[in-house]
Amino acid sequence: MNILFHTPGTNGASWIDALTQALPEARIDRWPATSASDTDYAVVWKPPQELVTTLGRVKAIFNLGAGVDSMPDLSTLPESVPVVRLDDAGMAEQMVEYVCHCVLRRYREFDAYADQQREARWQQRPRLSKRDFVVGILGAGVLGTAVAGALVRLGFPVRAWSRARKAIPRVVSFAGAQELDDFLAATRVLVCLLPLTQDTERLLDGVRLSRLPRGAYLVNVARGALVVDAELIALLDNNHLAGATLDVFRDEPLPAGHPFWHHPRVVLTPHVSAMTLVEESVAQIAAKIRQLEAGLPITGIVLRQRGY
Ligand code: NDP
Ligand code: OXD
Repeated sequence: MNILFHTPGTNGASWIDALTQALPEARIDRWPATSASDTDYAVVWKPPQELVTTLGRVKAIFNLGAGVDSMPDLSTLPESVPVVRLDDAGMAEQMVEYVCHCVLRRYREFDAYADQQREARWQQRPRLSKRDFVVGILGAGVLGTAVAGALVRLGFPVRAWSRARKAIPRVVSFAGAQELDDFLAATRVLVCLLPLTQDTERLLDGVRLSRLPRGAYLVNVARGALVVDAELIALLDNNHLAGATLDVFRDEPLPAGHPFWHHPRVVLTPHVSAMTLVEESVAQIAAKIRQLEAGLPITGIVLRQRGY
């Protein structure tokens, strides 16, 4: 079995070692050192168009991420070739930690206490009611559902928005474009966990974000291009939004000089909310390759026309 590996990063060796251990029967080559034409399976992150175009009789392409928005045009590949994304693979636990931290920091007013400390001011603030602290999650997929469950266990009222209606215990489900305004209207902390697709790019523009109640807070851990940066900044500056935690950006690394870097109401991290873990990801991919080889179905296949 021939496996073609590609990542633009510098950590290729650890991936190839892990793949070699998990699939000792396979020959693993790195693109572009080898040709793509006799590849059985491709394991890739941000592959160039040229790689995808030259894949010949490939049986499946595994994307080293949950989001497939960085895949180039796949139209040269037959529809029958599955493109498979990572399905949790250790990311849900990290996303839960990150988002719960953001929500608790906001709810327990750590930023306000930090301001008070800077002024050497001792002042106990009244406890906020969790009942009023509704967390709204855009995207009720693998990661959104895990985050919703953790927030429910912490006692927050949680609502989630997706294309199809969901039945997640103690989470109010909103579905489709026609229910988005109602979803936003009572959301105190908005957590974005949507894939970036033609339908979701620039979804969070000034109009949509204005539907949130005054004083709402945004956490974007999905993709930067879901947000219209200048319109978010305008809503932070006019106090409609109290703040934002941003882990993802339209251009990464975030360019020097971008207003997010020094905005007093923005907390930012460099795309670390849920890292792709080598061991977990390779174990998942190897298990799926074995299932495909045995003619069994697998999860995580991207519906190309839907874009995720
Ligand atoms: P899933 O595919 O499991 O979930 C996507 C969810 O979004 C689904 O509930 C889907 O609805 C919903 N959705 C998609 N399009 C629409 C739409 N137009 N309207 C309403 N709902 C929509 O993805 P994951 O949970 O695994 O991952 C989500 C995203 O998180 C990834 O695509 C990636 O961009 C991002 N991510 C970021 C990371 C980071 O480190 N910052 C790490 C990992 C992922 P339905 O269920 O009805 O289909
Ligand atoms: C992903 C990511 O999509 O790392 O997995 O952002």
